[in-house]
Amino acid sequence: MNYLIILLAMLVSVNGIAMGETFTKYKTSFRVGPYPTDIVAGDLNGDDIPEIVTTNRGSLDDPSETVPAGDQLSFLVADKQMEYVALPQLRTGFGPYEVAMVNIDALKALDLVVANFMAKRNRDLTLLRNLGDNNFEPLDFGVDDEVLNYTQRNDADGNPTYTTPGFTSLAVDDFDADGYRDVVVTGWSSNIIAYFPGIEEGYFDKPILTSVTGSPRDIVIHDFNGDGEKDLAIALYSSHEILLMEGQGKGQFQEVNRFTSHGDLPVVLKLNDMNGDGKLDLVVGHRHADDSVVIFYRDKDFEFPVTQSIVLGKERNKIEHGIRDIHVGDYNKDGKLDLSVACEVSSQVVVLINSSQSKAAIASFNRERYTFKNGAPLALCSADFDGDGQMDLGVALWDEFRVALLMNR
Ligand SMILES: [Ca+2]
Ligand SMILES: [Ca+2]
Ligand SMILES: [Ca+2]
Ligand SMILES: [Ca+2]
Repeated sequence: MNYLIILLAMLVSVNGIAMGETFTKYKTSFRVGPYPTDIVAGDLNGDDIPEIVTTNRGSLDDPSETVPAGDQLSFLVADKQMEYVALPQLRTGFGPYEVAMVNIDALKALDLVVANFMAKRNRDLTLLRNLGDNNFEPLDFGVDDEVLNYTQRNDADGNPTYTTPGFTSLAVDDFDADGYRDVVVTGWSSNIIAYFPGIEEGYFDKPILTSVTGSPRDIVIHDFNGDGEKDLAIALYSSHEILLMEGQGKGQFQEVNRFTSHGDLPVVLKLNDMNGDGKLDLVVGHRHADDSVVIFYRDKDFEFPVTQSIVLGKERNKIEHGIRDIHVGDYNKDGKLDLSVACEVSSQVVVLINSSQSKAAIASFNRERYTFKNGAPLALCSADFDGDGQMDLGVALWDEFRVALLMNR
């Protein structure tokens, strides 16, 4: 009798701890193509259930090979909530690295825009026009490769390991307010950013290229100084900096400020108001031994006087987590933005629930950890997968070729 009571007490206490967690892992995960680097979710076919798309970069081979990397997106569709099946993959350029779900053409449905890392046959950027009924038309857009330098490492024979320009990330907005969305892309291999103007005929015009030293890796768009021209913030992977570029109109950008990102290998950059003062802040994740998420709180214009470093690991000289992606959202609907961090090395998604007092200049967070035993979380997205009105997370698992779901309780 006593034994039973003790057992019951233990069960209750375990449940009590578990109830404190914001998410629970969904019982099944879903197969996607090899080495997914990015994931997005949203309703592409108008059935009110989010579809899931991953970029299947594949393994990177010699760029002179006919097929030097993967060139597909996985496309998961659910007839019933949570019952995802893979439809035929969608064709991109080689090494699809990041995908955005955004409407580009005159049809209302969301389209897909993909930044490809291994450019062959001038397939640097792919637009997958959503034609409805789960059909997409792939259209490729290129950078004039001949004019570009290769600025990254070579292989043992002295040949480039990758192609120019090596797109790694993209952001979409209508910079010139002409009604056509424009795309900016980071060209990591060539130290450039490319601006593809949206146009009426043919969707995107030839890109305007701007040199950016330091290996641009991730990019966000915002009119920081409020002059009506949209500006850029860029994470520089090799020089460990945040670069701010002022928009000059017509796809031109000029460097106005750069400062240390306070960590090694900044790999992901987000733009959100983390302290609720109405000014958008920058959130950067570092892939290297710092294992840090750093928040740069903005004061005015291009100035970020206050910096907050959230270190996930215990040792600063050892890669414990291997941060690869960050997602920002108010997961518990308390009006304060929370963070989730995809960690390749620790196989964890670390969730940071914002526990700040109101009007605090710097946010404070409670940590939750979700471990994926055999998979390495590389990318995150959010959607209400089960239709309960709560924001869930999609997790791309790099070496398992799977998508896991973290369901909001
Ligand atoms: Ca435009
Ligand atoms: Ca501006
Ligand atoms: Ca702020
Ligand atoms: Ca919250």
